[in-house]
Amino acid sequence: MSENVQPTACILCSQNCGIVVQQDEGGNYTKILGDEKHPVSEGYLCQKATRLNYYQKQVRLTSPLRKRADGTFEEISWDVAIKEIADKLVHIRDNYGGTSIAYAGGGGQGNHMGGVFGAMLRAACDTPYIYASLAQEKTGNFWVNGFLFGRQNTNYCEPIGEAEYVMIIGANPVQSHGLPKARPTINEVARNPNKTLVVVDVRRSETAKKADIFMQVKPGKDAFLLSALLGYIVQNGLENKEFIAKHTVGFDQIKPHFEKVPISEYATICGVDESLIIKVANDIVKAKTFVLRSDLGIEQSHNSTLNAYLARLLFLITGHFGREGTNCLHTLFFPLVGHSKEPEAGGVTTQVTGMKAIGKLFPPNILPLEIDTDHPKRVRALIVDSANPVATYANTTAQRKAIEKLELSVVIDVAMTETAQAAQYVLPAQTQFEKMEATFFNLEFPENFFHLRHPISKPLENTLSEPEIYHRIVTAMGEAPSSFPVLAQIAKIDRRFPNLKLLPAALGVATFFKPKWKKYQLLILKETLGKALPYSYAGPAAFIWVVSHIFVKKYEKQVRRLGYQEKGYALGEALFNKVLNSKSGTLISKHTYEESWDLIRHKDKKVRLEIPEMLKWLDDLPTKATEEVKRARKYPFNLIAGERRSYNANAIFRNPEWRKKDIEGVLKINPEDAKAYEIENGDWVKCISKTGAIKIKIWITDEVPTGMLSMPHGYGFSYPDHDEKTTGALVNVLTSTEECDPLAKTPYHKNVRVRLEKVMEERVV
Ligand SMILES: Nc1nc2c(c(=O)[nH]1)N[C@H]1C(S)=C(S)[C@@H](COP(=O)(O)OP(=O)(O)OC[C@H]3O[C@@H](n4cnc5c(=O)[nH]c(N)nc54)[C@H](O)[C@@H]3O)O[C@H]1N2
Ligand SMILES: Nc1nc2c(c(=O)[nH]1)N[C@H]1C(S)=C(S)[C@@H](COP(=O)(O)OP(=O)(O)OC[C@H]3O[C@@H](n4cnc5c(=O)[nH]c(N)nc54)[C@H](O)[C@@H]3O)O[C@H]1N2
Ligand code: SF4
Ligand SMILES: [Mo]
Repeated sequence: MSENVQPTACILCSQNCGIVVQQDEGGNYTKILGDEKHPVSEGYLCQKATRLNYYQKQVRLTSPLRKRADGTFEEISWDVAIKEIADKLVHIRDNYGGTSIAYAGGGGQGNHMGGVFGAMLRAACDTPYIYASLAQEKTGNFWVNGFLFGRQNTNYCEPIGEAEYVMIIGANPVQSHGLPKARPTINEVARNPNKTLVVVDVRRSETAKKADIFMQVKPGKDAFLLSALLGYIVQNGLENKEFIAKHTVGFDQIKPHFEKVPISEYATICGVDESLIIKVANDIVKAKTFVLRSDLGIEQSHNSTLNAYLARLLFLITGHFGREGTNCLHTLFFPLVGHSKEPEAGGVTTQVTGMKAIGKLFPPNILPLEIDTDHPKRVRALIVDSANPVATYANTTAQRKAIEKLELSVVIDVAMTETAQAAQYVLPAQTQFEKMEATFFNLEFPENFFHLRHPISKPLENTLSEPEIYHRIVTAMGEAPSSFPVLAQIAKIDRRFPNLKLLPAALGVATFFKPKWKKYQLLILKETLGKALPYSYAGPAAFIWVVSHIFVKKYEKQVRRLGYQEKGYALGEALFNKVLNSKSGTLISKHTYEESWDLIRHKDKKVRLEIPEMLKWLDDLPTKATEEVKRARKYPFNLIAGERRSYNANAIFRNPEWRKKDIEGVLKINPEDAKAYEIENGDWVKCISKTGAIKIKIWITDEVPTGMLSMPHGYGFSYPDHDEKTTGALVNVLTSTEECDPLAKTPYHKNVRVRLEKVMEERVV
């Protein structure tokens, strides 16, 4: 590889496909190709990755900023910014307690090192509160997994390419990916005469267009469809009795709830033919292998947490789990989320709304309620890293108002975001290509992988990496020193003779004499081991050293299966060195299917099928329809507020010029509805919800049924020399914090009630 062609990964979705980037002298990314050496993506790329130069070369933050009284920003030095932020954090912590400080973000689609080292700052602030985007999509899943498999951070893979029968529900992987090489994989399933692709969607999505069986469900009615499928299976004794007896506990407790599901009635409610439901139920039962993939379509819509439970029961009671070609638990190099106890068992809750943590995360939907109140225990300080709550959390107006009310607000980002504009301090971070980075979205089985990315561009002047920013704040708070000279010397020797374990021993002694340092071990390692590594930028890799040693303790056999000769501690060192030096990523473990059962965290390695709270919810389902009918009169349309398309990528691209098509992010409407409203392609309409209103361009298509509209997220960000005509509309102006799942508080972004008004003069010819 020549000097100006370097490997890294795409940072635009959780797949993080390996890429190789060619640059010109100005550091522009002139050519981006798939990296064939990446162990999972193997050269695959979608259209978005080739435009990454618009991320790297966007208008950046170039200095720490402090807001003046008149609302404008002034540039300040790093030293002043760090000192002022640290002093304010200490003041707020010491006067109101750590619970008055919260943290939001910690990583987008490609950067989780910030969140990892952010833990050091959270420890210094003494706060348990992390608000994160995962808690506006996946926490219902985590909560259910906690019961079924024993821990909220157990996770299963969805190997749709391996199965004979595939159901994709509430996901559109042809656009959103979410699985390796999504497009060729789905095309193969769709074309293979021995395989069946079932898609459950409200809209004829790009994936639905490829389906053998398309179940067009009514918006937010998946719980009825899923319980009808389960009801049919249970009522006809079609469950896999052998599997249930061998691998599960609690079937007798769930059975009566499904015995009474009124299948025809539920078929009518969800809008799918009863005969089709029966066919699919029979097909799943008979299939040799079945995989289910789900995503936002059932997470960000009505009955979100219940949907998560029912979807899992569908593959569990039919025995399609823990075998090749089925959903299967997998290893996690480092679990992205934790496990939270229920409040009754002593789990942490928030001060104002009393919300529990799930997977140690708190939901963005309650954040404004925790801040914008006179409650004495309200959140008074917020640190935001790699997230844009004003734009990407529900209700832009409420989020902005809350952030403006804070006593201290700090945003760490690469660009001047909507949230940065609302904050008091803005700190310029290095991009994901200017520092060592990694994601922990490594969700594969039987072989799992990890990709520690090396920087490929020189950091922009006056920017810092997040680990460095956190270290400086923690130091300025008086919590830990900025350097550890003795340990740093020992680390250098330790790298020459790693198996003597000199550094772990020295760390043990140091923390014995300075117990306070225990919380900050990652910072110590970053400054000592990190600086003894052969790359000048490798400080954060010290964390991977810890992870490697923990991982081999759990999975020694599965790591050695990859060909390592070492054992025990030496194996941890070998894995670490391999990860550190594999610039295109490397495999980390290889399981057998039989061993996947060991990943269940219940002692007896059996799945617990019964979740009483979910069964009660299931029993109560039929009573829910009336309120919705009332709302529908004032707001006749169901808006999908956040469709994944060819040219959106969350809030990562701010420069709208990156888009090759769908420049304004159109609102899709059915031809009949368009006719009734006398609107034509290219017209602009006002789209109004109970929370706010946006202007948006119309696209007429029968891909959406009547009564439904669909718009993308990832548009509407302010950018120099652009106005709303080229940036598109900000979706969360329309969404509300109250419209969310009662248990996990995940927003109903797929079920936003809106009405339309025509904006005559705006017609585009
Ligand atoms: N191009 C692109 N890809 C992305 C992203 C991006 O911004 N752009 N973001 C990434 C991220 S962070 C995520 S979380 C994933 C999300 O990926 P997906 O969840 O696959 O994407 P969505 O388009 O949000 O929604 C999936 C489907 O749900 C359908 N749907 C809407 N309402 C309902 C309903 O009530 N029931 C059912 N069954 N289906 C419904 C929609 O029509 C849509 O086809 O995408 C990732 N990939
Ligand atoms: N209405 C509606 N809202 C949605 C969705 C929807 O479908 N509909 N989808 C939701 C989903 S699933 C998700 S995952 C979220 C995503 O939304 P967010 O969690 O807010 O995250 P991202 O879009 O990944 O990026 C946020 C910020 O990270 C910054 N950034 C990029 N690189 C770096 C870096 O190296 N360091 C730092 N410090 N910052 C960096 C970017 O400039 C950007 O401002 O949006 C959610 N919001
Ligand atoms: S699938 Fe995701 S990670 Fe891969 S190239 Fe496309 S956007 Fe990037
Ligand atoms: Mo997401």
